[in-house]
Amino acid sequence: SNENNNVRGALIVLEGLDRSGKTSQCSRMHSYLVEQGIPVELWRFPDRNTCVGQMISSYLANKSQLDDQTVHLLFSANRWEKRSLMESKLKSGTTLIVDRYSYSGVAFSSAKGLDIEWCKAPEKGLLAPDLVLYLDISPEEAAERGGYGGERYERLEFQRKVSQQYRILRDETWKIIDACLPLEDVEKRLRELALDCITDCRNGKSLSPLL
Ligand code: NYM
Repeated sequence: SNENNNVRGALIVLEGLDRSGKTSQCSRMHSYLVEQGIPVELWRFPDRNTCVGQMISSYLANKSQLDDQTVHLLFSANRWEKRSLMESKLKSGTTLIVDRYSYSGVAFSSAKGLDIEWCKAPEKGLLAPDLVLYLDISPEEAAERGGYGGERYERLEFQRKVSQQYRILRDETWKIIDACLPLEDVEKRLRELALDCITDCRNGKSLSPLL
């Protein structure tokens, strides 16, 4: 059961460009941790199931128009509306594997030309990830993988800008994984990093806010 009075779960975020392999790796990591008997849930942002998420989804599908600031704040609100559930899950011992988080919010919006500090502001006070796993791939290689859907942002020229913004956001807490290695190698590396992080959290690493 997920009831556990002493240990908390880890907040593990996967980030990267579109087509970097995040979604497959998140689901592989989730299955692996379930097999290991670790209480874990797979989350993603945007969470398209909420009312805010539906507004975002229709914007991404080009079915609605919103200005850049508005959609930025909706993406942020979509994380805020899940914050308390996120905290209670973590405190009750459940590890969360999260496909995209605040870094996507800041990288994609600032790639459109919005001021990066303005973009970061509404993220302050959300829970800080214990681990950020960045699946590193060049925009060109990602585009060669094909399968860009028809959503907004899924164009090489724009992904180049997003990639530059991610570079600015990187800090020493990120783990950069070469996303062009064979899938199984990427998976193995991600597992090792995730298990270490889960151990640190069990051993008392504290939960903190994003600054
Ligand atoms: N995206 C995602 C943002 O622009 N801001 C955000 O805060 C988040 C979480 O939404 N191209 C963008 C990145 C993606 C798009 O994400 C949809 P996905 O992972 O393809 O569902």
